Amino acid sequence: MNLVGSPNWISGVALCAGNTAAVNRTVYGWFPYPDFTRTECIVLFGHNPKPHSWTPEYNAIRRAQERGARLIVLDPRRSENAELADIWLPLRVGTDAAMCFGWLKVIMDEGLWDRDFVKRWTAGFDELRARVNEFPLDRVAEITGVPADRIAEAARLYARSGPAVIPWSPITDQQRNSTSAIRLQAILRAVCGNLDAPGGEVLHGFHPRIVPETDLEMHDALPEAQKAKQLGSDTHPVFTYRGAAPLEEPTLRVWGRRYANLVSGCYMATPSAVFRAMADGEPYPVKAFFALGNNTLLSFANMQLIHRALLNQDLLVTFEHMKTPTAALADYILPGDAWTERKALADGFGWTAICRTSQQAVSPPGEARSVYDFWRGLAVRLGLRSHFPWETADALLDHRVEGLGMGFDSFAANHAAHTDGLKFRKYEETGFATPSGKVELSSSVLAGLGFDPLPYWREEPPAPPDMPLRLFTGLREDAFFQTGHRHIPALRARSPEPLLFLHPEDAMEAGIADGEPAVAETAQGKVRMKAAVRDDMQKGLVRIPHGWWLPEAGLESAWEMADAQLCPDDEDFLDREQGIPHFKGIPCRVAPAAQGATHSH
Ligand SMILES: Nc1nc2c(c(=O)[nH]1)N[C@H]1C(S)=C(S)[C@@H](COP(=O)(O)OP(=O)(O)OC[C@H]3O[C@@H](n4cnc5c(=O)[nH]c(N)nc54)[C@H](O)[C@@H]3O)O[C@H]1N2
Ligand SMILES: Nc1nc2c(c(=O)[nH]1)N[C@H]1C(S)=C(S)[C@@H](COP(=O)(O)OP(=O)(O)OC[C@H]3O[C@@H](n4cnc5c(=O)[nH]c(N)nc54)[C@H](O)[C@@H]3O)O[C@H]1N2
Ligand SMILES: [Mo]
Repeated sequence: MNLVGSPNWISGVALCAGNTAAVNRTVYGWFPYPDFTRTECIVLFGHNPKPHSWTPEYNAIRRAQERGARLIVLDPRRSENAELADIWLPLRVGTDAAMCFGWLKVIMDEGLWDRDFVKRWTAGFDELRARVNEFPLDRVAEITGVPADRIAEAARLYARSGPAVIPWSPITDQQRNSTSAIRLQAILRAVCGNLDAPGGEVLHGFHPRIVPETDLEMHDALPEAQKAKQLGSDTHPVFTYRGAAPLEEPTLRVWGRRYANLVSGCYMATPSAVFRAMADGEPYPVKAFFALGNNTLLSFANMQLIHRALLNQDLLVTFEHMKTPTAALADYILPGDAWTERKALADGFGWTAICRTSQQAVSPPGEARSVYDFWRGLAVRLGLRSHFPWETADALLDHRVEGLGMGFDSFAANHAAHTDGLKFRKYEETGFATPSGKVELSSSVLAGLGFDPLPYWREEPPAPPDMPLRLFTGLREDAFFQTGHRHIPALRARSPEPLLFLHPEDAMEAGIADGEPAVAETAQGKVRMKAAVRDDMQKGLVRIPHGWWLPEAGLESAWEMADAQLCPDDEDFLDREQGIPHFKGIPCRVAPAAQGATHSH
């Protein structure tokens, strides 16, 4: 895309870690990774690792707890991790940023911050402190629904435990106040002295001897004039080229490269803006769309808009395993290979300096090809062969590990994971990769883009009076990954259909019985699924699982049960700086569904 001149690459990582990485860079120049092995305290903002979800992280947390580390869980629902926590804060859905202000208020009022680090290495502490003072605990208790003394207890535990970690969470990636929530988490790490410290959170940088994906992406090749046309960068710039431009020089200074595409999320167009251009031709038309291992129709907000956008293309190609609802709309479905069928080198999505390897177990069946073959084949036909000197994906892997003095196969045979000795507190030699070289508690990058340089809290706009409940989408199913795998009988047997979760009192008020079909409706759309009445739910909260469709019924079934049609993407429901949608607390109502009747759009 950089070689043909298109800046309009989008990805699911706009809602999942890619955007966290981009926002973290504005604060201290990289996205840190927790040192679970030495930490004394773990804070989970919703994020709920389980034996069948984030298994390595689940194991790391349990091992840390066994050696005495404390666990704080913030979750409106009594989740698996909430049950295992030292402190569980059942906050109102979507109020994580306000909760962070409460923690900072306690930390500042009680002098629990790391004075030496703050003095030497941060910029904007006094301005931040003035903002934090706008959040006395009774205000935070009012917004979050959690009593002030519980908030204070959790803040003290975080600040006093010794090194503490706030692992990445997709939950704060998907809120109206997402940029502020992510920045406040970053600020908590910094002011409590947890940054780049043993048992804290480490700024990895690049693996010194392995070619990172960022280099292969050729961001230099895309002319500035094309970067300027990146959709959404005028209104919601944080993870676009425009948003990351002020970090180019600092990134070169500290990390040795101008571009650092952490979690592939730092140079994206804004998805909603791209779908609008595709559907309506504004501000300019987009006429061809390639979906590579992405079930686009179901994987962003406003499925109705995405549907129009996809139908309005002259060319729609999917690179897939399955005839997904997205593929069902495509002109071509190209068969992609699978992870067991290819070799792989993974650096935590560009996030870490730990490189993991994976070997090929079986050959791809039929015409299935690697995505590298697809891109290179296209490039050769476009006259761009010289930029793809590696004839095969394997040759490219050999090139990436050349610096280690061996080919990929021998590297993978000897190393499941490889790192060149991570160091702590590297900033003492290099400073941070921000324009000031410090941790920017008040952000020069955001100020330059015309935003509030300090984190802030944006209230929910007035909800329609007939929408008294709040729903969240996104909860993961043990049996499936995201929108996939419903075609596998053994997995479907564990989880045959989607369930709409709600609290017993809300069910009673709406006249919904456990196990009976129900409808959840927002201003954007509605879904129909079986009700699951559970007392682990908060009163007033509805939980809709992500990504359901039935492969045996195809696209039509997505219009009955896919969560993306419930999620609006108008400005009230978009984070200002990133333009990502609010999935955590959408006003809704629920009702029993007429038996047998199915919903159609
Ligand atoms: N088996 C399996 N594993 C997976 C996946 C899968 O599809 N299947 N998907 C993978 C992917 S891509 C991701 S992103 C992760 C996601 O996995 P997690 O990070 O665990 O996210 P969720 O399961 O969506 O929700 C976690 C918790 O957030 C709580 N929550 C909801 N709204 C809020 C809120 O506003 N604030 C707070 N503090 N908490 C809230 C929910 O009650 C829930 O308990 O899982 C990964 N692992
Ligand atoms: N409405 C809504 N939108 C969301 C979310 C939500 O909760 N609600 N969650 C967000 C999150 S956290 C994430 S991570 C994203 C994920 O969004 P997506 O990237 O769309 O993830 P999947 O739904 O897993 O779809 C991946 C597709 O790739 C195919 N596939 C799998 N492996 C391969 C492969 O090796 N090669 C090829 N060629 N294809 C493959 C699968 O068949 C599947 O159809 O969605 C985000 N969007
Ligand atoms: Mo995700």
